[in-house]
Amino acid sequence: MEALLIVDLQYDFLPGGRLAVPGGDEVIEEINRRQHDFPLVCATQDWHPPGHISFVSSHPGAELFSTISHRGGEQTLWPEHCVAGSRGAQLTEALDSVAIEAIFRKGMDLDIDSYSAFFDNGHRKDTGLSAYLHGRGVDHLVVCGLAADYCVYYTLLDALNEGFNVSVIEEAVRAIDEESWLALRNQLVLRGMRVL
Ligand code: VGL
Ligand code: ZN
Repeated sequence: MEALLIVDLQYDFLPGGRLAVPGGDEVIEEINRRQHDFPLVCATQDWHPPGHISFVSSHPGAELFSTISHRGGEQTLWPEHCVAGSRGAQLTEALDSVAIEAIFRKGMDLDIDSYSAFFDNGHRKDTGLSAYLHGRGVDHLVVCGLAADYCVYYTLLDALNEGFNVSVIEEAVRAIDEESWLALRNQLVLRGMRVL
C-alpha cells in the first residue's frame, strides 16, 4: 500500500516565515490535489522548544547559517523557527488537512536537531513513524513538502534505509538551495528512489 507523507508545510517555511523556502507556497495546491489519490496521508511538523540547539540565537557570537560541530556531528545554525505552539509552527491553513490521519512532530529535544521524520540527526530517537507505516501495511512511501534539501532529503534517505519503496513528487517539493537538492536527489535515485 502507498502512503503520502507531507513534510513541514508550516508557516515558518513559507514566504513571510522565519526560515522561508523560496517558492514554498507553490507546492500547496499540488499537494492538495494529489493527496486524495492516496489511501493514507500523514504529515510532519518541525517543533522546537525555545532555546533549541539549532537556533543561532542559542550560540552567542555565531553566524547565521554557519555550521558548528555538535555531539560528533554537524549542526547548521538557523534563525529561530517552528517554536512549539507558535503560529510559525502551525501547518498552513491553505493545506487541506481533512485526509491527514497522523502528524509526527520532530526536533522537540533541546539538545539535538531532527531533519528526518524517522529519527533525530544522531539516530538516537525514533519518532515511531516507521512502525506506524509498517503497521498500516505501507510498503511504498511518497514524500512531498519542505525543505527538499533538508527535511525531505533526510526523510527520503531514512525511508530507503527502513526498507520502503520510496518516491518523491518533484513538483511538490522546494529547496533552500536548489543546486544542492539536485545533487542529493541524484544520490537518492542511485539508491532506488523514484522521481514522480
Ligand atoms: C528544516 C532546517 C531546519 C526543514 C527544519 O524542514 O527542512 N530545515 N529545520
Ligand atoms: Zn528546524
